[in-house]
Amino acid sequence: MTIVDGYEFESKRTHMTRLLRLFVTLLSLPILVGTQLASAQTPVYGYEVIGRFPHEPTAYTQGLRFHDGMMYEGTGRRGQSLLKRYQLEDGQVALSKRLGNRYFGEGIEIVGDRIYQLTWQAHMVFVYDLETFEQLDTFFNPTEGWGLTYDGSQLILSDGSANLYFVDPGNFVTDRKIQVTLDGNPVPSLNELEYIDGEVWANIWQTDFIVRIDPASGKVNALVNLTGLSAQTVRTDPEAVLNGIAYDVEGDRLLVTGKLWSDIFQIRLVDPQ
Ligand SMILES: [Ca+2]
Repeated sequence: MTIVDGYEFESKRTHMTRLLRLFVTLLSLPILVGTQLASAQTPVYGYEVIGRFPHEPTAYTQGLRFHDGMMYEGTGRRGQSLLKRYQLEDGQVALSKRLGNRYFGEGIEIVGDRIYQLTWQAHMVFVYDLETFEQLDTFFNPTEGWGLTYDGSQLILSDGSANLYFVDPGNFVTDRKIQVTLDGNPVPSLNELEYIDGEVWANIWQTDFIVRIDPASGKVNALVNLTGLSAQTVRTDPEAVLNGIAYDVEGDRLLVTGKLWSDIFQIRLVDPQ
């Protein structure tokens, strides 16, 4: 990729590299996860759907966060990327901000009265006023931007690899990096993130699995197998994969969705067999 005046241009070579990486990921991940599951060293939770809410079917979900009774969502694709605040119950949009056409929006997270939004390959991080979405700040992110969450002191960022970066919200400098492992093997393609009760939960891109990560060691404490959930919503695009975890702390509601899905599901975990 070449950046000219902040614009993102993907060269043919970069595009081929991405396609190759996608192909390898598609081939290896189910095998990796399957092999790991067979070893049974890590508990695998199932799920039960206990609620369903509307999701804008054109929303290419890259960041999902529930805060103070409202849902916040960041979406991707150049020319369509948005930051939105809406009612969970009926999907009614309270506030929406469109990113410049050059940017591919990614993960979002709230720190105090500010909301952060990553871009995929532009190395830009936008910081807005949480109430008005007025842009307050920008930061440089040296990696790709995928998922973003917050542990109460540091932002935690994924970049599509097996790494998580612990970042100072004040200057976006990385303090610490960990590699996420499942039974000793790196787990690539970490995507949307959510910090829940001392663990980092992460979607694994192009799979139906969420991993629950110990943020100190990077070790995967448990898996959540959401196989079958995508079949319960309307999807019309091959890129409409599971992505988006939001935890409503006050209501103790676990909410998940996917890119271009027409539903947000409230789920309850089912204990490992
Ligand atoms: Ca999230």
